Amino acid sequence: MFDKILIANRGEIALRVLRACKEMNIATVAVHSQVDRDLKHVRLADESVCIGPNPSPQSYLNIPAIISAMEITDSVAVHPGYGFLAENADFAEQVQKSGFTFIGPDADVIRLMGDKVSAIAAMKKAGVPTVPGSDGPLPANGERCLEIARRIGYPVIIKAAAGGGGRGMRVVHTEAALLNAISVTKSEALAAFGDGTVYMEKFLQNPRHVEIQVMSDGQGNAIHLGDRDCSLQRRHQKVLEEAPAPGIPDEVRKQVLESCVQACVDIGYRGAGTFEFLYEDERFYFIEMNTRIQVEHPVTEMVTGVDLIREQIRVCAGEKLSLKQEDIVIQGHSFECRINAEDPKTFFPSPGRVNNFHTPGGLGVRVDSHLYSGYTVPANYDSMIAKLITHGEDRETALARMRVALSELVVDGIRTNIPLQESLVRDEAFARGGVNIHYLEKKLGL
Ligand code: MV4
Repeated sequence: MFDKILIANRGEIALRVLRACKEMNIATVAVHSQVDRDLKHVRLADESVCIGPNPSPQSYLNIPAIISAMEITDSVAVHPGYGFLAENADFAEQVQKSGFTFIGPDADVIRLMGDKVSAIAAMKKAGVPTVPGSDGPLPANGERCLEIARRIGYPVIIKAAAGGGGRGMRVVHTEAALLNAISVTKSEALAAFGDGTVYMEKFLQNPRHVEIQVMSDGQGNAIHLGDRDCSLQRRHQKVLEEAPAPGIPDEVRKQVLESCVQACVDIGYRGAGTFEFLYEDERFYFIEMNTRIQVEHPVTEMVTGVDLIREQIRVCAGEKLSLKQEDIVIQGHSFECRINAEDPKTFFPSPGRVNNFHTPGGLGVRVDSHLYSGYTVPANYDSMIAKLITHGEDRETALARMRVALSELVVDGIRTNIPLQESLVRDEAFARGGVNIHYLEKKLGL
């Protein structure tokens, strides 16, 4: 096992990784920007290194600074968390070339999944169900693009191969609008990602966002840990997630879960991963794979009892998976509310000093947060300040626990989205389960 891990992240996920390391008797190095010196995990880490000024490009995205910090602290591995450098293939490669271990899959696997065209091709080959589409980059020839769209049927969506997470997409409803939409999406993609490659898919009008958690050791062993429903989102930011996804027929679920496991074996995947699907009319359609641990991993931990960070560290240290598929039993239901430092109506960030932080508790209640009373939320980073997670023997119990937990949560001094979460856990359609990706924005009147 690793002797010392450098945690190349901040906030709640840095604390989550730190706790897993401590439980595994692995020494920890926290790296932080100047404004982040008072972060909770920095205080709790064995060592800490200031890696630069507050803007992320100069600190949390500064590859030479992070690799230097690994060298001066004798770290042997780096955990990237989510965001920042977590899915940066060049970072993974430089870490490896410097003689350290990147806690994630090989750089070429990150690259394969980072290019959505090659990701879809690899998944289709492995038997994962995909969206009807161009099966490759769109050709330069307009007439051929029109033919592809005719075969798929309108509406279609044009997506940037280098995009993902909602960036670089355009829906097209008519043949008359197609060629212009392709050319605009191409130029935007070239400007934003330096790669103008675009592809086409059938546009699904009212899908749910259902994703599948996998863990693989890169030695031929892979398992799934069930699914999550993350349909409640606003502007591609998830707000409230749950596991398992409600109302999926057993046979449909079983098939897609098994296809993801097969895909992990096929691509030699190592570590924690997530297969993102659109789900509509009892069918799954693969859209993207995330090669990192995700924000919402706790709902999977709650229903499986598996410590995903520990397992991720173990397999990336070269150990075999400690679990077999038969060991994974989904027990009960879990919800996660993301608590953000933002205005509940305008969604504008609301950084500042947290005068009082009081967390709920009790059976089936978990809080993943780096906050403490007196902490100042800086304006430089993501506004997520806490994740409130509940578990119960069934969906109703877990949801009732979330209502009580939210009512106990106190974050004084800044504005938060707690009022929005309070209204969501009392929403009747949400309580029935299975609302689609447009539900929240419609409810908000956007
Ligand atoms: C789609 C789609 C409908 N049809 N692809 C947005 C984020 C990116 N991961 C993929 N996205 C979508 N792709 C097809 N063929 C609708 C979306 C989409 C979406 C997906 C998941 C969660 C929220 C979303 C919000 C708007 C659009």
